[in-house]
Amino acid sequence: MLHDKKNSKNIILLSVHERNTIYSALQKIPENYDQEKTPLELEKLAYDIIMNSFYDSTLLKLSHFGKYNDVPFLFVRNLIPLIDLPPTPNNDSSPATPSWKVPAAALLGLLRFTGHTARSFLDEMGGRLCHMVMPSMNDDKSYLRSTKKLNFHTEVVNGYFSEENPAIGAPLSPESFGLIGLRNPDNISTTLLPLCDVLKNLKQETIYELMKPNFTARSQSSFDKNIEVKNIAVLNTCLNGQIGIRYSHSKLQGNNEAAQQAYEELSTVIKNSKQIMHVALSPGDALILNNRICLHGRSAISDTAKFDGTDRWLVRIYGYKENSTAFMNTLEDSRHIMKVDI
Ligand SMILES: O=C(O)CCC(=O)C(=O)O
Ligand SMILES: [Fe+2]
Repeated sequence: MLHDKKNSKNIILLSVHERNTIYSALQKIPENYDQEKTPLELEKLAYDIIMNSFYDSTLLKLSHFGKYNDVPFLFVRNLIPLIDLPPTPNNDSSPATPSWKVPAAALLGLLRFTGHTARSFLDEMGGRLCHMVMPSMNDDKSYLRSTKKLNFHTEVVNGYFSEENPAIGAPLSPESFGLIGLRNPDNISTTLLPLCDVLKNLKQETIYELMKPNFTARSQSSFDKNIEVKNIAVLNTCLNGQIGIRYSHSKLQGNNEAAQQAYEELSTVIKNSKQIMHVALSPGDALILNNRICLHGRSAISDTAKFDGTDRWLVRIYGYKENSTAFMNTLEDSRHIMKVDI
């Protein structure tokens, strides 16, 4: 599905030389840089490594993504080899072994090269930066969340866009996020739906209604507590003049009948969309998504999960534009962890 000419701007196929160079440089990162403790330092190191490893044509695609914000996603195939990977955790924890630092650093570097700096929320998985996306069975809530089919959504639906000029300390929506595949034995796909394919199927009046700040959003289920944000729009004009979306069917609702009706129309268009793309992330593949103009989801993994260390495993990291960091309250001793204060 992805491998046609139309999608060439979405795909980066690295040469063997680029792959070997980035991998050997990432392996030499000193021990004391840790993806959870010093991610901001690590992302700068990884940025320099990418700069020195990739050809100009590859670097151009990466920087275009962050500069023009008009590419819904970038799929980097076979970014790095994965050696000595620990068993897939089955309880939402991060393995203590350092061996997944290389993939985490590669993803941090890619995010940085596309103009994004990594951040996490103190209220989501205790502030962890690298979210483990794998089937987990530590309790009923996490089993359900981690194995169910994920309908199309954007990340942090209750987060403000910087264009909405939020108060300092309000929850912020990442402009992008990255996924890197560590294991995917059953080739389960991440699904992608560019916003332009949704907008063209909506009536002008519906778009107009969705642009009014008449909606309320709640936290996605990976958050440890609910943070409700009121009087926001579903569609917003972003800095570059493009329309951006926040969406998660079950976490957003209209505050009046007209708003709710427009929202239902949007949901119907999304549900019936024919333009869906499927990307099965193999070990070492990375995907960077523009969280304003691309919806994403996933097929169910409840049938294939085995909980024996061989399950599907991805790492997810949120990326923010540098100018969004001005709106953040962060922990003093961990500047990458946002403290929501509203
Ligand atoms: O598992 C996937 O492919 C995507 C997961 C996802 O949407 C998420 O973790 O937010
Ligand atoms: Fe998601």
